[in-house]
Amino acid sequence: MDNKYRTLGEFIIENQASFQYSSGELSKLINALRLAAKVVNHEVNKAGLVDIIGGAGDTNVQGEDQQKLDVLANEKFIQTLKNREIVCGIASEEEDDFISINSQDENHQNKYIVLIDPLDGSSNIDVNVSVGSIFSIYRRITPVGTPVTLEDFLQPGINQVAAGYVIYGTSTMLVYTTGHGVNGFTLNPAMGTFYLSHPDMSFPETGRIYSMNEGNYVHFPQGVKDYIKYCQMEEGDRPYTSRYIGSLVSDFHRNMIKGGIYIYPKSSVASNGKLRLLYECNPMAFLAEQANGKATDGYRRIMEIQPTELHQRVPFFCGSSKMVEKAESFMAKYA
Ligand code: AHM
Ligand code: MG
Repeated sequence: MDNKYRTLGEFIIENQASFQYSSGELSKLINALRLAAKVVNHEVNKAGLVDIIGGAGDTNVQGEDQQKLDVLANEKFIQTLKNREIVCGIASEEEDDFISINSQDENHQNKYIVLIDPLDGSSNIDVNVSVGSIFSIYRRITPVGTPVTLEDFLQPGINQVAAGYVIYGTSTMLVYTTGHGVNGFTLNPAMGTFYLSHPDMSFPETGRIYSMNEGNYVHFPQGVKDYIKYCQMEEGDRPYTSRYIGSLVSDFHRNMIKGGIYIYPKSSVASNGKLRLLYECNPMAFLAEQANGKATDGYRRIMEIQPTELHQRVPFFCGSSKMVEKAESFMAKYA
């Protein structure tokens, strides 16, 4: 079938066969995330109407309290996964601790856990700028049928089975990998169907965009300061263009298509930067590597870092491989 006619549902079924010993469990799980994405998309699209239909803290016509969108997105993802009894555990950026799920069906012993950032960049919602959801899937380490433990969630990123994001932008897209490249699907809102619009997505080897919050310049490590000056220097294809949305999914998505680097470094006020290893950096690193890009903390491959806590933060350098390597060379001077 011609790629452009293929729906996400069809793509999931067709690709199920590529997993050895596949039981269809992962396909069902991705289907559940697809459904949650549509539900959250519907809520995000209404964000501009808060003055008309009520916002966070208000009571709606049904007498229900209106929730903040990030809280709502968190509930929608968790509820969808719980209802479908498709995972044995969930961890979310919005929850203090992981959630253990005991299936009612004793014969169905789920082996996957999901980590989510239900609505990343949510400070952009009030100004109608793109936000995203990020997910990451692992096989549990502890035996099936027993309650999940912290150990199941503290796995290095290289153990990821699948990862992806939903970008709620001018169009809504779901972009994901199961370790066989990266594919992007665009939602046709009239049909409620995702279509394969961006097959085999790939970072250009190098690019001309650098994305970071330069307002924090004075707090940045010297290596990052030097790299910024390098980007701004007039030489060859430089100066580069600075583009920073402040929404990781959106900045990553643009850089993957156009070529670029995203940096959230450590600083003198935040010793590990801001982004979370498990909910943000690992899934984006898996996608980046599957799309011929690179993701490091300035020195080490992100996906090889052994997590020690659920909400751990880590510096993040991610994007076109040549650009990440260049930034790393500046960091190495002060290692
Ligand atoms: P959040 O999880 O609280 O939304 O924070 C993550 C977001 C990223 O999407 C974005 O790249 C970054 O924070 C922006 O941070 P800053 O405003 O410090 O530049
Ligand atoms: Mg986040």
